[in-house]
Amino acid sequence: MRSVVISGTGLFTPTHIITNDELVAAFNSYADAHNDRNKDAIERGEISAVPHSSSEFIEKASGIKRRYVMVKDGILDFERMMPIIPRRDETDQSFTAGMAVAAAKEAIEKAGKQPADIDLVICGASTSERPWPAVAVEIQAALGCSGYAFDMTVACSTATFAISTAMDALLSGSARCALVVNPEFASPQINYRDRDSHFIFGDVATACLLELEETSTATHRFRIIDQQLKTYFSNNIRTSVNFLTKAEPDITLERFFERDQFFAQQGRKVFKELLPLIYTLVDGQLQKERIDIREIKRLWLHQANINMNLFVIRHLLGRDAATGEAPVVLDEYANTASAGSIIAFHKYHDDLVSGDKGIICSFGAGYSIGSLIVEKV
Ligand code: CO8
Repeated sequence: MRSVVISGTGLFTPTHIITNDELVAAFNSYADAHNDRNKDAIERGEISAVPHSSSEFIEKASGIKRRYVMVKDGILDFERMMPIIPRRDETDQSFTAGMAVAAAKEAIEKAGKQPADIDLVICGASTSERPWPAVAVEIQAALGCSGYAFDMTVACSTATFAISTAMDALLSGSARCALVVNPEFASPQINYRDRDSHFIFGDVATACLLELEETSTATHRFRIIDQQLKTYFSNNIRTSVNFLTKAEPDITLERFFERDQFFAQQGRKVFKELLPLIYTLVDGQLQKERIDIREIKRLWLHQANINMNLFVIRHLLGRDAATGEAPVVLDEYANTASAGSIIAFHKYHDDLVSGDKGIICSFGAGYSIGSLIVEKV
């Protein structure tokens, strides 16, 4: 039977770093200014004071220590709390295309391919720079790939869903070599005035090259043994940013900065509701494939929250992970939406030997869960 391999991966990391302390200092200045400005209304009980954020809370609750961002200017200005990103002309390369191309070049080189070998490009990310023309088509043109290209999103599970979609295209014969890129430009979509979520995300781009095993020649190739995708509707992670907002009656500029125009979540509920869905899916997948969990050498898990990952690991393995068994990147990168599990895979797979199995698993908004069992060729 024909099989599909991931034969190359790539990573683009932005140059700017924001530490928790920097972010918290900006948030606390914003909170103080807000509370000063609204002193009387707060005293009358009409509005609540904004409490301070803290680096200790962020690290303990999430495991995040810092994050990379494409543009740092403006984010730490407590009167702005938003990156300053000048508009790009239609003739300029778009931000996410540039991020994706950088990651893609590494993946293509690792796979030992040329851009012209690629006849399918899927650009999958949680947020899109524009609805059309698809950013994937811009990436296809920038690299010089043939065939067709399209964008897709399933929030944090976009990468696993896109890999799965590419695999289906390769097996059906509608493509011969596929590039999946995940340029996650999350920083402009964060509500830096929201204490519950101002620290969660960072920017990054990842890439995976997929092809039929029979055409692959790379040193590190991973056969996809099984793909499981699942979604359950929930509003607990949501953004309502969309093209209808500007058509609302009595629209004002302020409306574009309200909570629903950014990433917003009920973090506790997400934590509790998603965990059992993840176990059930992965347990069922292993059972279906008759694979004992002890055969799984590595877990490349979604990187949203360290405590959530510890729960998933304990449930699946029945114990804590040994060193290197479930790599963590969110301390350095923060939550990078769909790219998180792929960063972990990209950085921590070279030491595995032929026959070793692992799981790439993502989970997030939707709710959505994508799990890929892979085996080193
Ligand atoms: N500083 C200090 N204290 C704080 C802060 C802060 N910044 N924030 C909250 N607190 C306080 C709270 O007020 C609360 O106080 P009290 O006990 O007095 O009420 C206390 O700390 C505890 O708060 P929580 O219960 O909310 O804290 P948690 O331990 O639950 O941690 C988390 C919060 C980290 C958000 C956690 O719930 C979590 O990570 N949950 C999982 C969420 C998750 O995985 N989400 C996935 C989202 S990613 C995704 O799907 C992609 C979407 C698309 C992305 C698009 C790009 C932008």
